Amino acid sequence: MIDLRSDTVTKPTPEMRRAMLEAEVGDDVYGEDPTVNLLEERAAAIAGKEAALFVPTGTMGNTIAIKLHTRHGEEVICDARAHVFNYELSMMAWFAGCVARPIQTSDGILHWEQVADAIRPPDPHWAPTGLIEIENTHNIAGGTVYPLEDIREICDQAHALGLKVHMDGARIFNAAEACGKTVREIAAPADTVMFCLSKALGAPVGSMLAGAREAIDRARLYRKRLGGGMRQAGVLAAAGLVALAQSPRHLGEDHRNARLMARGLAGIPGIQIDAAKVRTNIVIFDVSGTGLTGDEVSARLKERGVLINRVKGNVMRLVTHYDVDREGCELALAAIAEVTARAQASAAPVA
Ligand code: TLP
Repeated sequence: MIDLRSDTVTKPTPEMRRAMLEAEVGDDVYGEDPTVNLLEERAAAIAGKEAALFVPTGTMGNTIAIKLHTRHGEEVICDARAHVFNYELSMMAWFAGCVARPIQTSDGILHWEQVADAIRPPDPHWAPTGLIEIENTHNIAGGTVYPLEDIREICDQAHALGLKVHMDGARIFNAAEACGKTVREIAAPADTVMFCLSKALGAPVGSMLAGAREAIDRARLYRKRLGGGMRQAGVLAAAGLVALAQSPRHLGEDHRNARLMARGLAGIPGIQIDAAKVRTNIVIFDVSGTGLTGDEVSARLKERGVLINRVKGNVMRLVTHYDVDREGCELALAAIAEVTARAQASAAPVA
């Protein structure tokens, strides 16, 4: 199977498995797992923050971050297609008692003027703004990358108003690769950043939440409340350390493969895509013009050994990663071309 449903599907590398086998462990709820402690130190250093916390998932990292920065009854400003708003089972409401104030954007990138417009000061009629959330890279907008100037402007202006900014940097390493900056530079203006070890970096499990020491100390308690206090988690952290050390250098290849897919898709009749926008490992495209629904394309590709999911309607998403090489991408492209060509041939009127 050529599995392009997500970069979450990668299997741990042999180095990761070896590190997991040999990991020194202890009880992390007592703070005694040396491998987790090392991972948290490394992650904090990479993100340029005082401290970091190892959490089982990106969803838990975002959930804790929102709780850290808000009070019940406040609003969280985010892009309308943000993961925190659409794919985290209303955790901002369930755990933090907040509602989203979503902003429509063309590419998932918020600009300060839009954010400023949505900020609500205390008033008897509405909920005050508690937090601004930005997603970098932006998943459903197609792996788009925040320009550093926008991050800085949003954070500087928010801070001047006493508001905090959380960055969902599930794929911040992809952003760093694409814009030629360090993760530290990208995360610096934000108060907290969450990034995933288990997406493009390929670790089997885990994400990091980084921020000020005081915030991360509180985050540790929220993680326990959410049932995320893990014990000998060093076996997982060991793979995370390998992911941090080795995986970022392979991301350029994932991005080249995504661009290859995007250019190939642009040449297939009935598929709509703005190939020039693809800069990282996520490719979003619309199959409406092929005469097939997104689900039909998905099912027919599966019969040919290719897994790609529908996001919404006839819009599909594929994500490149280290378990599918260039040849795999070319095979996937050929399968998409075949499936859509057949549909068009069978729909053509008989002469
Ligand atoms: N994204 C998953 C699905 O949930 C859509 C994927 O396959 O891409 N932030 C962003 C931007 C994400 O893309 C994801 C996962 C998360 C947070 C949550 O991470 P997990 O799955 O570890 O909870």
